[in-house]
Amino acid sequence: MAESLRINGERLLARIEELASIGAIDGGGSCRLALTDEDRAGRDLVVTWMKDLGLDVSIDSIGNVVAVRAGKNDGPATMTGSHIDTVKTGGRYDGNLGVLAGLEIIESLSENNIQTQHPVAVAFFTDEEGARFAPDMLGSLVYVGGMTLEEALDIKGVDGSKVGDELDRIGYRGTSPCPGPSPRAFVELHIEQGPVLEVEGITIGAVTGVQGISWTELTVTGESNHAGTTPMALRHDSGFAAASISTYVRELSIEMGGSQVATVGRLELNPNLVNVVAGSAILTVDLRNTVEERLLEAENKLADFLSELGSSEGLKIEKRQLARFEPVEFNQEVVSTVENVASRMGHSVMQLPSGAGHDAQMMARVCPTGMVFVPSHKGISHNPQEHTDPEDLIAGCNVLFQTILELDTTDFGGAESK
Ligand code: HGY
Ligand code: MN
Ligand code: MN
Repeated sequence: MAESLRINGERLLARIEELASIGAIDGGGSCRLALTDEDRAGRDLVVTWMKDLGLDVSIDSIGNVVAVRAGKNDGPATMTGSHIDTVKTGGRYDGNLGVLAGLEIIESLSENNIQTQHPVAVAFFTDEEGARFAPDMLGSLVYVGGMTLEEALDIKGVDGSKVGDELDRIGYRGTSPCPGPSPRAFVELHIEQGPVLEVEGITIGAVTGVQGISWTELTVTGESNHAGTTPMALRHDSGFAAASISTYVRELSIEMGGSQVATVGRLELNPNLVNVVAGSAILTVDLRNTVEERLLEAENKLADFLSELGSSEGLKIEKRQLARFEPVEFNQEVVSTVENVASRMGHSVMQLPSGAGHDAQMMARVCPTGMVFVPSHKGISHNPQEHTDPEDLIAGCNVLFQTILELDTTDFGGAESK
């Protein structure tokens, strides 16, 4: 009976649409930067849905929200979830799909009067994107004890605001303690945000792990000067330096090959005027690789380039690490369960690593963890054009559903009762 259970696809799609309408932007996406009024509105809507389902909803000290449906036994839950904060040019599926799929699965369990052995939980974590407050995956990092609450509350955002103040302002600094209780297993549904599944014509991704991430903020200080009168040899041009760094990291990635990727995503020149040699520049470098040694190599090569650039151009270049997470391998039993469930349901499935960071990357520190991917059209994400076909959204949610049911009776060792 349980194997034939399926979700209510229309209800899932309707909730995705409703949540997407909060912070809606042109092109069909959403802007709900972490801890903004739009994020609060999104949180309020999802918490209302959680309470309407009669779940036990808790909010912790960094604003993570966990909703639990009781099982036959007490104890650690089989948890799913993701995030509902977005980047400024967000799509409607990044993060949101994983949270609303968890909600839909719980509602389907109740509709079918299914009692699971263990509690089932759905969570949304604070500030997964890291676009306003770095690092990314901030809420789940604190949840698993990877950063102290005090340190997290003290983080200053790109707009000068502080995490703790903004949490208070939107009324989501909860009382549940951090680190939070470790679930017995965690599995997250997410769009791939890359081109692989679509190119391969595959519906489901059984995600093997997440690549390493290195975010650095660079402050370049030169000398603002007249753009017309200053001889080229006398310029200390921060604008030139920023452009050189952006070009360098691209060339470095192409030269290194493999999974190495890099970009300069944020760049502010000062005074940012047509006829003034830029006196200073603030920019960010995002480096990623599936192999830790290669990511370190990229970081070291960038460091050498920066010191050479600083001395040849007479610039001061200061670095601030915004995020640094090593690559993570997911639990093989969870990965195989996703793969077997997908095949049994008749879906094409393949194993692949994740290029994007996810809350699962943090949860893997404390429990057996895995992810389910569904295709992203043309691999586009962090863009309102982000799209996944409705049948793939529903397929992914049903694979997550059956995976959760299978994990419910999986003995991960330890003192678990059957
Ligand atoms: O940056 C990331 O990979 C994620 O979207 N936070
Ligand atoms: Mn995401
Ligand atoms: Mn994202």
